[in-house]
Parts: sequence; structure tokens; C-alpha cells
Amino acid sequence: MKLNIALLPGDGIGPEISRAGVKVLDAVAKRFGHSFFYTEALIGAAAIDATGNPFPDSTYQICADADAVFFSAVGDLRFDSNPDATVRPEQGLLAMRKKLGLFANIRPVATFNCLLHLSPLRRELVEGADFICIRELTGGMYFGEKHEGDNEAYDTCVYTRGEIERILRVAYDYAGRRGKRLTVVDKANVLASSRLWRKVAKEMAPDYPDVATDFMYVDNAAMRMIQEPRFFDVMVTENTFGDILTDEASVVSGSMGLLPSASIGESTPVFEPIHGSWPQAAGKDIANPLAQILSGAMLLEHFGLQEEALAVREAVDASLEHFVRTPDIQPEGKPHYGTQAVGEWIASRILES
Ligand code: GGG
Repeated sequence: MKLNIALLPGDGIGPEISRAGVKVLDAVAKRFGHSFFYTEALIGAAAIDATGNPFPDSTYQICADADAVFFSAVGDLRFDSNPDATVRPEQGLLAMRKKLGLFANIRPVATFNCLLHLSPLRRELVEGADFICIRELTGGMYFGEKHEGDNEAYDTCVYTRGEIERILRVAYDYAGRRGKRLTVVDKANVLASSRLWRKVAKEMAPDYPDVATDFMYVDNAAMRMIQEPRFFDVMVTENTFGDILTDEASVVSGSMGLLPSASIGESTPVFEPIHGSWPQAAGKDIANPLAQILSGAMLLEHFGLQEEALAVREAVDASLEHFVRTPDIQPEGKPHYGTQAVGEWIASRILES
């Protein structure tokens, strides 16, 4: 298969984990006889520095023309510490989501047996947890009408029936292919937008008779996720709730550096780690590349390359079992492996298998 991939390394540790991710995709291409072509483009602070725009038109065009976007992370301390900044790296991320119509963010949360001790939750709670969070990505407060004054400020949470229906269709589809249980997370006891979510979900549920639908308030879902993570199969929720709950979900697996994601919608799909740019670690070769590498596996699955994706997942498992790990997940006394060394080990493993 021939794939044109837009490569957006972004900021902070982004370029390092991106390099490791590409090494692994290249190993897959070599072993399975595919051709992956990359076109690199700027996003985030790197794009602001070069052009003044966190998502320049040239980047948009490269993404729109590609089969997939392999993105890393945005964010830069210079902007975090400047409340007066009129343009921010994160706006590049929002612009990419909006312009590519990426309305569904899929975040699988799984545990690795050899890393269960990393979770602050008890082993018997997290062992076997395996669920998917589906976050609506182009609506809600992130994109509703805003006002920011000295004495009053607001963000409006707006959802249309069409926006809710299309994300629920994605969620039902995933639930139908997995454990056949869908949890719709909302705040319908307080918010009008949540009541519309619930109404639409109740109308759609009979169209998916093999999937059991349940409803949960977001505060309860936040609690349940750490009390009984195995309860969930597929959960779907609006943009802001999803942002918070998916970060919380990373606690189950023990490290944010392990969780990949896919964003799909009207145009080119985007594959990226759920974590940000960790600017403090940039250039130190210590960032964990596994979330980026596993995002590559999701990219392969998106194009039906199941065997290839499995090869990546097996090589990642092998790297963990052989203690080829970056310092964040490496026990004391084991050798130090940097970002590139982990990427290279996994790539070689794929080529050797
Ligand atoms: N790879 C994801 C990333 O760079 N995240 C940084 C960020 O600002 N995320 C906010 C969001 O996902 O809404």
C-alpha cells in the first residue's frame, strides 16, 4: 500500500517522538512491502515562530492532501507564562481539528501487565481494564461563543442534533465491534446541552439493538473510572468532559506516555499521542515514544493493515518485557534507554520477526 503521510512533529518533545514513530512505520513498510511517503509541516509554537500562525495554510494544504496526519504535540513555555499572548500554540491544534472536521477523538485505554505497578490504583482494580473513550472534538465550549471581559467572561456550550448524532454513530459502531456496551457521559441533571445529548441517544439506541446503552453523569463517571475501570467498554462524551476524563483515564494505564489516539471526521484522519509537548524534556532524549508508536499502530489499523499493526503492538510488548524502556517507566537498576534507542529497538524487532 502507498500512503502519503503529513508529518507534524510540533513542539517540545514532539520532534523526538515523531522521529521514533517514523522509524517504526518505516520498519513496517520495509517488512510488509509498503511505501510510506512523509511531508513535514509546521504546527504550534514552531509554526508561530516561522510564520506567526500556529496552523498555517501551507500546513492545512499538506494535511488535506495527505492520506493521514502523524502528529506529535504542541505547547511551549514562552506562551504558557505570557497571559497577554494573542496567539498560542494550542490554537494550532484547535484549527487543525476544525479545518479537517475531526469531530471524533478515539482514545483506547489499555493496561500492560508488566506496568500495572505504575498505576496509582490497586493492581486488582486496573488489571484487565480495557475501554475506549470517544470524545467529541469540534463542538461544545471549545468552539461556542466566548466573551472575556474584566468583570464577566463566558464560554458557551452549544451542540446541534446533527453533531450529536454523528459522534454517537461512531460510538455505537465501536461498541458494536467490542463488548457491546455504550456509556453516554453527560450532566443532564444541570445542562441543557447534555439533555439534548441524552434525548438523541435514547432515540438512536433502538437502531443498535445489540448494544446496551447506559447513561452516567460526568461526576459519577470520573469516580467510577478510578473505582471500577473495568466497568467501561465504550464511553462517549462531549468535548470538555472528554478532555478531562481521557487524561484521568491515563491514570488507569499508569502513564500518559503510553496512550495513543486517532481523530477522525470529514477529511484526513490524525493520529497522535494523547500527551502534550513536555517542553522541559525537549532535546534530552528521555521522552517515552510509545504513545506515538502506538498511534502509528492505530494509523495502520485505520487503513486495514491489521497484521502490520499487530507487529507494532507485539514489538512494543517485547520492548517492555525486555526492559527496553525510557526512564519514566524503567525500574531502578535497569539500563537507561533514550527515546531514539527505544524506537530503534522496536523497529529492529519488527524487521527481525
Ligand atoms: N498530542 C496532543 C497535544 O499536543 N495536546 C496538547 C493540548 O494542548 N491539548 C489540549 C486538547 O487536547 O484539547
